[in-house]
Amino acid sequence: MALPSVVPAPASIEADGSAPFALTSGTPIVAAAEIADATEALQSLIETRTGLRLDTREPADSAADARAIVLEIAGDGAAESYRLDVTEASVIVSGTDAAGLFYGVQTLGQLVEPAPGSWQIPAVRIVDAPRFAYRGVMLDVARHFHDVATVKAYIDRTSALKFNHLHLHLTDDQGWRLQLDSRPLLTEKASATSVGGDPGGFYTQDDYREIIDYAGARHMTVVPEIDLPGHTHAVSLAYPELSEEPVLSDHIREIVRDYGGELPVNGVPYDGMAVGFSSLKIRDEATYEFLADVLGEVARLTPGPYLHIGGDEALGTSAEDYDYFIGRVSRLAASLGKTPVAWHEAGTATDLEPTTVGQFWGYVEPIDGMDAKARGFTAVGSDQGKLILSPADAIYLDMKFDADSPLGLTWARGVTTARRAYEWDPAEVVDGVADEQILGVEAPLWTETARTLADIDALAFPRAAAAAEAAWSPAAGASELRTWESFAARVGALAPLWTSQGIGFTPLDGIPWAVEVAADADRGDA
Ligand code: TNX
Repeated sequence: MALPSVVPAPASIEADGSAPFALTSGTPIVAAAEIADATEALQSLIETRTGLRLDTREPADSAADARAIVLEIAGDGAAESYRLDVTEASVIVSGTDAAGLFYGVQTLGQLVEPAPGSWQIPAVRIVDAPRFAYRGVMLDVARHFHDVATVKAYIDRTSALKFNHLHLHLTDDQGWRLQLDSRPLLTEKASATSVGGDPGGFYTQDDYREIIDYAGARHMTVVPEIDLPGHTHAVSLAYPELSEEPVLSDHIREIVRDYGGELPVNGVPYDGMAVGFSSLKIRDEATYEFLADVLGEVARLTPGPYLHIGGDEALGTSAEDYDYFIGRVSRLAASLGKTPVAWHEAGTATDLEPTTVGQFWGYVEPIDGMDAKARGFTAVGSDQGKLILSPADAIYLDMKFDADSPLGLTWARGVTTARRAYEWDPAEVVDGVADEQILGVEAPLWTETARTLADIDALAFPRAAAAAEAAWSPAAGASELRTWESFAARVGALAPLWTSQGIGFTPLDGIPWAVEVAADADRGDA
């Protein structure tokens, strides 16, 4: 008997084929007032999927709670864990904590299915907890600016897949996207454009707080990135005195030849796609005064524990200068009360702040010493999780899903199929790193080619679901659900839910996308 479809695959799921729970307009949600967030999340999920607006009430005695959906926080299981019991008589979602309850609600939303003339939830028992504590998505709002509404939509979509961190790539050569009181010139002078001459934009501090609050209500922590010391051409528009002249390597000239655009000139907005030409002045104290202001203010604005300092592709910076800079700036971030995060190149820095978390963006099978750099973070000590895995040839959501689409890039071993996004294991990428040293998994979406929410959807879905499974689900081999065939069937079953939510996923080949027949659909407004 086929198990109901849940993505990411839960730690355990059992179904005995007994009668489903009938979901009707009269089904109440029973929940205490303190967990109104979860109640509202479920109400809106069910309304979007079915058109039914369920009433809610406070718990009474158990007899009165029959035929209800009961939400509760109970038990002392692992953080973010939940249980879901569905029988013909009732639905009980029990979270260990508020996040666990939220995830139980998301799972329940995936289970709702049409029944003749109405809706139902198949009988099932799920006991679920995450494999990794850090489950992230990254959105690049620098190459193309994406407004608050788009970011919120991405939070909705990804929190539903049990991602719990939103990494915002706030600055890059093409734009500075966060307004800072200490350095107002950054957004005044360096936020107006995006790649390809598209319009830019920036977040006011109120916008940024709004994003943080919205994410927090969906159990996502915002991780801000100020990419340093390269990827800083935008700074030259506001503070030319802090910027080195662009380093025009053959690589930069090639990108300009292949993708068009101009060569970068300090003080002039750059809207091309080349990387690695810019750098702050490494041996100038004014740079560190600037960074004390910028990182200090970002740290104060951000309630979460992490501050991402970039560190990637500083191709114009000598190894010695890079080392010096990363050592000093990782320590600055820590002195501001944050755990620094940096791309894996920073693992070579001898004076790296020991608490720094490394983000590996090499390949599933590392080449050119990418893995040695990543081991730099685990070598500097302690037993805590130190590595975030973002293998580019698997879960860079900005890689093309299809050679013919104008969306996406191909540098990470060409087209990334859903199957390639799925078939890898976080523990097997970097040799010599123990499971406990892996903090988690993050799927980045760079936006050189992604201008709109529709573009983001088309690139991210369904492959974000594959990343969610790497981050949340048991390892392949530890669960019979962790095969490509099972994933394809389960993610295909989400099509009607995603469609109801307005997610413009790409119906990639090899996945049996479910279609609901119209005859079953006249139940919403009953
Ligand atoms: C590499 S991955 C980058 C980004 C680009 C991306 C495009 C990383 C740390 N840097 O600057 O946007 O490739 O896929």
